[in-house]
Amino acid sequence: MLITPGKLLSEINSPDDVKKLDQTQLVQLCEELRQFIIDNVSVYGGHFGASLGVVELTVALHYVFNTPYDQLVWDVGHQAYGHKVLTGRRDNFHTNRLYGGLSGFPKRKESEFDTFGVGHSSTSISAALGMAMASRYLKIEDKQHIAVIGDGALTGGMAFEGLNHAGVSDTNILIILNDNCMAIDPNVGALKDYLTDITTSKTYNKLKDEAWNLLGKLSVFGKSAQEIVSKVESGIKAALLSQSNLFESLNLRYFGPVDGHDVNHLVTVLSDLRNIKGPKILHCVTVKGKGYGPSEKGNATTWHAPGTFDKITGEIHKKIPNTPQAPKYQDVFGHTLVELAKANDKIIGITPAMPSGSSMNIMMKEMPERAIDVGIAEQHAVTFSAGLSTQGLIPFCNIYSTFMQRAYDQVIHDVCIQNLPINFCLDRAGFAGADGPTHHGAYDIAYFRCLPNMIVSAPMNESELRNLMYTAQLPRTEQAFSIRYPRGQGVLANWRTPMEEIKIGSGRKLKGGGELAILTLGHVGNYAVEVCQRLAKQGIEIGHYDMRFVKPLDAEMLHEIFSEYKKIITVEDGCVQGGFGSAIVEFMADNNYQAEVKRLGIPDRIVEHGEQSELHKECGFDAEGIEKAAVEMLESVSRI
Ligand SMILES: Cc1ncc(C[n+]2csc(CCOP(=O)(O)OP(=O)(O)O)c2C)c(N)n1
Repeated sequence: MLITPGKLLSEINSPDDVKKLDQTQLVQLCEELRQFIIDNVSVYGGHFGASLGVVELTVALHYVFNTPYDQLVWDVGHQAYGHKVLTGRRDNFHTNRLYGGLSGFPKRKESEFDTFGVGHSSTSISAALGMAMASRYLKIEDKQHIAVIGDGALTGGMAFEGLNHAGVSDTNILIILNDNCMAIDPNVGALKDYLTDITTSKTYNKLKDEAWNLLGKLSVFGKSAQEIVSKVESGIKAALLSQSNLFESLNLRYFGPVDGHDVNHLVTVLSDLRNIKGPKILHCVTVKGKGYGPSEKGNATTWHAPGTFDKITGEIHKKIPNTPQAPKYQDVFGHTLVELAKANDKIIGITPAMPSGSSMNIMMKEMPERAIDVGIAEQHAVTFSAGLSTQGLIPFCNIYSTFMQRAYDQVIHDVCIQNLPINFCLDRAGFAGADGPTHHGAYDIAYFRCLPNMIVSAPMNESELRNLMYTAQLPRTEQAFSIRYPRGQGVLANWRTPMEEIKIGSGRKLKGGGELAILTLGHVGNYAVEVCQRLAKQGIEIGHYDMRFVKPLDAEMLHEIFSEYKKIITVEDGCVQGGFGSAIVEFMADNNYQAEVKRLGIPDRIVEHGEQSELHKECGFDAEGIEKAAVEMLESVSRI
């Protein structure tokens, strides 16, 4: 279904068309853009509140700056829907996040206006600074480089690394801080308090007003802006001695706070800032979900990515689950952690800015002193957990597989080398779905199984997740324990099973017989169960083993398997290079077995976005794909 844009928006095919508008029309364009986003997301789903919050900023940026010559970098990119619509993708926007459709994030190969591919947070300052440095090196003086970063993304360490560098860079970079006090959940930490202080401080705002009065003259003075700015700055600096400004201390010119919903004021301010050379930051205060009643006044976390909804009533449509009643893995994690923590007072939960996404919020609500949100700071989350562990506590550090990539050195240097008994729960392992390649949890099996002092496991269902978590919290003096599970539902309606210890490194034989065995790791084992049933109906028996651990492997079970079978299929929702299947092949080689092994999993290429089931199918490891591979292998004459 094509969504009809408003009258002005229907004429906007590129930012050049935005520039053709009279400034007095921008308010209406904002209204139409906002409505278009509401209309689309209510029908097709996707991120919502963040894009509504930057409608005015988006319009003002494309009105003032010469994009794509001027480089505009969005941090995370979940807020860039308005940008996509204004930059030639309006008529395709209904395919946003769908298989084969537009990406939900800026992506270089999708548009020249998407200057930098994003999805993970806190990269925009570094990327824009790199671009700005390149321009300086190439002696291009008129190009602007703009990073738009949220207050949540600013809590990520990399953003500070970028600020630290930008402050001494003498480049033409403008950092726009989009401050709405929210990450996905309410933003946390001292920086958030600081930003609130600076936004509400009377002294500061008095100063700021004086500064803006002076700055207001910039537009009139045009190129002599520099002079006025230095006057403003000396005034501010003197006064700031009594109230320091974090950004000014880092040698960035700080402007604001300004109302991020006043498009005309934004146009004036941005036009002025365009004439001021050097690294600078504009602090915009916005409201997440702005302009749509339910999201503006309701729960911003719910409206971050609400799924489809009735735009008139604001009622969010309930998803019809594949397996009735089976809970999401994340909820099993959340409830089980509370259950375990009630019985074991050493357990602490840690999440880097994903309380709702990981369901750590269940523990935060029930045991607020035992669960900690550290902000978008995966590296810190890991080393902080390591610190807790040295004092005898039992951290359950829950990080999405894709975001754990950020903390790899911390896992090696702070956890594995010191052999600390930390527990990592890797949510969204495997294909993430509509978020696409920046969010697929494709690599964790490969990147964890090569680390000494690391146990790597994956449950096939909710009951196994509970048992693995139970096992992980039993007294242990060494070795990190990682448990990976996918986005979405498990398979058991009756999931609150009594918990029992699983022997570390033990697999489960689900079915024997036949000439071929399927070895699976994790939830994808359920596809193999289906395949065994389908083939049994055709009178074909095959074996199926749920290995549970990729490290340590169940050597005893593998000796049995390789003695019995000469045809083996491995299945994993992870990269085939270096993953679970590779571990099985290594075992085979190390023990001088010979068998035909077909490894199914995520191939060595970037897999785009789509439903998880669509991507499993594309990569040949849904039930049909596994069945096809099994039949082909069974029909082929064994070369062994
Ligand atoms: C490294 C990393 N960790 C976690 C996330 C998940 N995530 C996506 S958006 C978001 C909140 C971003 O907050 P902010 O930058 O303030 O933008 P807002 O949504 O408030 O506009 C988080 C935590 C991510 N994208 N990248």
